Amino acid sequence: MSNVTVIGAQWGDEGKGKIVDWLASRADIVVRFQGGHNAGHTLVVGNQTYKLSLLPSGLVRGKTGLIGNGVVIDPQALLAEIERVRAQGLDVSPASLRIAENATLILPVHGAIDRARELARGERKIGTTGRGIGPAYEDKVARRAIRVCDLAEPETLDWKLDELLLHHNTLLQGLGAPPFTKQELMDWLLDLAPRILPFAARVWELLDEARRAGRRILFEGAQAVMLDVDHGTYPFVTSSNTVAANAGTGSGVGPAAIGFVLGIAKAYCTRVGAGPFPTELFDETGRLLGERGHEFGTVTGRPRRCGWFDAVLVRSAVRVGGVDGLALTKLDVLDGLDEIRICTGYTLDGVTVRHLPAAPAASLRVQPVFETMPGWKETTRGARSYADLPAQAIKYVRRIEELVEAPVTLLSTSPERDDTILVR
Ligand code: 2SA
Ligand code: MG
Repeated sequence: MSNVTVIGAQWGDEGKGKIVDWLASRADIVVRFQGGHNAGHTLVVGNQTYKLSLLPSGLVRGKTGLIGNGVVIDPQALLAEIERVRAQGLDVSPASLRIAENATLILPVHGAIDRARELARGERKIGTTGRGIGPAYEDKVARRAIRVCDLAEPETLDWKLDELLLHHNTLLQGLGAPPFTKQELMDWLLDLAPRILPFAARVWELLDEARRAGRRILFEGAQAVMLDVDHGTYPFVTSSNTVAANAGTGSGVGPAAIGFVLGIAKAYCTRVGAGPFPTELFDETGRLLGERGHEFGTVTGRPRRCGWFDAVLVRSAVRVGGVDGLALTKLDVLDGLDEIRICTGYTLDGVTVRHLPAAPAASLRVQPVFETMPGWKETTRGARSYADLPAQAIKYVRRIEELVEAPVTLLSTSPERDDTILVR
């Protein structure tokens, strides 16, 4: 196996954690390249369930985990997560986990701004995870971020905090939220520094050395293409690039290292947070999908919105995300349905369109065009070979391949890592 990059092909929660875990057994190094602890990856291994947010999923497989420069790191959340998985018996130490010295830190002030801004937006809120992801990325681009390497230089923290608070306290005041003092943030950072710095490394260099030594690298995306800050349903997106191309920028390797791009898609569709969702169901079937699929946010516990598979959306994700093959997950959630619908196109004010409009009002106005297929009565849960699947389920998978113009290379039939079918 060459290098593989895994990205979400819908709005997140496609089951990337499980697929990354499955692929990690065939890789040497697993790398996160964007997002932060807004991600939520659930891994079921035997009778243990791991809920990871910031840690690369490969750690569960005993692989080296790297957190790239493109990730925004809340140091307190990172340490808490390390403690949590250590209590479950995982080995997480600077021998198994390295974090990029040039990665941006999330500070308490970022979470405060994230939440205060969402509150101020009222009806128009984005539905962020409230973890400070957006404000931290804003600081990075605005060149005032505090980075992992700064933790070793109190004198740098000193002037950076001045600059940061000049900006943020003004903003917090405008939002009617309490300001932060420089001293409280300095104390917070200096307290965490000695526990974070041992993990700091030149991740770009580790990756280059690994590449030269022929080691196999797995890039683990978080969120999904439709939440990409450029290509997603802006402004209802996260603040990073979630497409495969960012695996290079977000970890410090060239584009050739990205390898095979595996897009993960659910056999239906969900979204947590606000924004357009053309195939959303508000009826009994929608509730059934949510119930059977346990569709609640891993990080925030929010119920996810559920709907039919949207082939228009996934086809766009395949094209813009650079997807070579798809992993289709949660097929078993559709077991027993009389009929299943797939969205094959939209109409916008009576005119047929083949993609979701970029303009927000138009994107909310599109009407899905559905194709209906008969369902299957048998269970697909736990199937481990293509031959075990009901004929109608195979037809459904084939139809998805045709519509999204990409092959389904993996099928996942339960949260268990062994319940995975390698199609081709
Ligand atoms: P943010 O916090 O700034 O990244 O939020 C912006 C939008 O991105 C969405 N978003 C997500 N969507 C699905 N899953 C995510 N991770 C968690 C999970 C979410 C949870 O795996 O379940 O627990 O609620 C994730 N992270 C960000 C978010 O809903 C906003 O629409
Ligand atoms: Mg998730």
